[in-house]
Amino acid sequence: MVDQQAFYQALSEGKTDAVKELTRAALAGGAPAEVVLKEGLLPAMDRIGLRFKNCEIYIPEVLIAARAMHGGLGVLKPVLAKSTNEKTTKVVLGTVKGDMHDIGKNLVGMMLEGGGFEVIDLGVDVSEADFIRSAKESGAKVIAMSALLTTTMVEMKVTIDAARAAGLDDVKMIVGGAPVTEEFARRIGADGYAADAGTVVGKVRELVAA
Ligand code: B1M
Repeated sequence: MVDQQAFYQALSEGKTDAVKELTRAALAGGAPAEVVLKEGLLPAMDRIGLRFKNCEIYIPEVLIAARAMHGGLGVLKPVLAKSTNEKTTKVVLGTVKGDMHDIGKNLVGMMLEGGGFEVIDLGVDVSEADFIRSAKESGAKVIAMSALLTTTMVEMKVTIDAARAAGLDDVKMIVGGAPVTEEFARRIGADGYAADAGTVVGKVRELVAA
């Protein structure tokens, strides 16, 4: 049983140690890591997002909540990732240029690792040149891009066009993030789109198999 209110309370107060402890306790109580994520951490962060949107809290509060969220995700990461030790297909992952949001991207990375992919996480504010260099150097089969801002989602097209121009025709491009839609993905020439971290593994598997 995941105590949603406790997660929200700890996140909103930025109490990283408490978030870690709640995460550990939920796992120890028998909740699967995916459930702790979906019923504990994510709804708590959603509530923070809503309060931010309604101007009830401001960027510093969101930042301390995000930091605490990372603490919880750090506890979940090895549990989500240990479902397989065979890491073969490489995926280059990053949040696009100009965009600093990384919570969703980190979740996507964890899910992909949990799904057996080797994830090369380039972090945030990743330029098209860095995506391309990393894919070339690593022999990655997939470039996965995240964007949270309507002003930065256009960078996905910049990267896709640059990758094609650089001859990376066999590298599949998948995009996602709150403002990104399937229609947008199609329009910019992406090979795939995933709405959330829960569906990204299946989508990447489909792309790699195609
Ligand atoms: Co920002 N921010 N933010 N922010 N922030 C949003 C995104 C916003 C919607 C808030 C709002 O106004 N309601 C708004 C964007 C508006 C828009 O463009 N339409 C916004 C804004 C405006 C800004 C600033 C410009 C604010 C300012 O400075 N005036 C600024 C921009 C900085 C920059 O990036 N250059 C800014 C800054 C920040 C903080 C630094 C304070 C912080 C980020 C901390 C961090 O990431 N380390 C922050 C946060 C936390 C948010 C909100 C509150 C929460 C985002 C989040 O982490 N959600 C957000 C409001 C909201 O979403 N409710 C907001 C939880 C996360 C799990 O969800 O990232 O959507 P999400 O990921 C999901 C899916 O989208 C999907 O899977 C994930 C899990 O299921 N997904 C993928 C994501 N990437 C994917 C990739 C895939 C597939 C699926 O394939 C590759």
